[in-house]
Amino acid sequence: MLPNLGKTDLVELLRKMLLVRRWEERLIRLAEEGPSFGHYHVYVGQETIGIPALAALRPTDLIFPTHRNHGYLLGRGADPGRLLAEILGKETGLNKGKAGTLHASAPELGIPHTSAIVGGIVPIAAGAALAAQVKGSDQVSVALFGDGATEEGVTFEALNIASLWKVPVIFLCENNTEEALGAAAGGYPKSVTAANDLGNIARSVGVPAVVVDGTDSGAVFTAMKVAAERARASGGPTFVEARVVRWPGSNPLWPELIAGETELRYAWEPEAAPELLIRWYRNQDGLLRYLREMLSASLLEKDEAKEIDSEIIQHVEAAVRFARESAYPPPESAYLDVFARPSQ
Ligand SMILES: Cc1ncc(C[n+]2csc(CCOP(=O)(O)OP(=O)(O)O)c2C)c(N)n1
Ligand SMILES: [Mg+2]
Repeated sequence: MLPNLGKTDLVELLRKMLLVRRWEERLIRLAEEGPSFGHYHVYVGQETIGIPALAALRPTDLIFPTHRNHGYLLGRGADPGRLLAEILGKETGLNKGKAGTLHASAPELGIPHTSAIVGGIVPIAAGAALAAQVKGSDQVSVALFGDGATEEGVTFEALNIASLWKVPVIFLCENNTEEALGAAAGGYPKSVTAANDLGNIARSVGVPAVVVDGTDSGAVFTAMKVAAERARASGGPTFVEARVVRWPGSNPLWPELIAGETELRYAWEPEAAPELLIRWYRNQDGLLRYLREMLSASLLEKDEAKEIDSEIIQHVEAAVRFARESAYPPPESAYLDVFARPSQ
């Protein structure tokens, strides 16, 4: 089901999801080519969670991502060239090359921080929601985390206090534990939690929990709208669990284009995809599902989709040129933008 939005907005969502996909596929190629920019994670395969979730919120709402943050930064409008420059450690980067991928932020876009510490972002988001409540603003804060963060004590504490104080926060848990290729995929560690239903962790402290299919953009959009309205009406937090099958390229410890870049025709011709990923593209890739739904609702023609895609690919190439041509920061800038004790 598509989100309950008009055609222009729905096409815009497709553009954003395609930007995330193409930009990250290019990022993986850049990592392969080197020089290394260190460890990183991609959002491929989860675009139909983040992009519709952002569309359900107001631009003034605060977003607190975890290590799969690129989708949210690009979705909120961060410049693709500056985000890439950030990851490459360049001075034109979003954070002057000092944050890299794991801590990239865009406070001007309502993304004050990324924490790559599993569970680390959850109390920060709840704290920002408390600040909004104290200030009497109508801002909602969103904590983004994977199923892995539900194992962390701090997540439970944040759920508990947010429930007691009814702070306007949404806990959006992206559960990608279901392995697409099973053990053959390279042994990415599975999460460890004794809860067989993650929502029960939230329910145990009085936070209502809903589960949505994370490839169903309309279901994500509606769940987030309902949660945001509830938060704004002083109803307190909601736990939204969006389930997806992890993109097989994220199963190895480092992301890999194990079957090349996505081709749009896999949406209507999945058997054309490499054998390894036919099932994933046919049933588990939310982006291709979204495209199929746009085509079957006659909101878009295949040729229009291809045209949008090639515009985005060119846009991404321009971002790569910008990031590559940007300079590294001068060594003395290491002392700028940091907190330090005054010298004695
Ligand atoms: C506190 C902490 N422990 C371990 C790690 C190493 N680590 C990075 S990502 C990750 C898996 C997180 O799983 P999940 O939260 O479900 O996110 P996913 O990668 O599946 O999207 C781990 C254990 C970390 N970053 N922080
Ligand atoms: Mg996970």
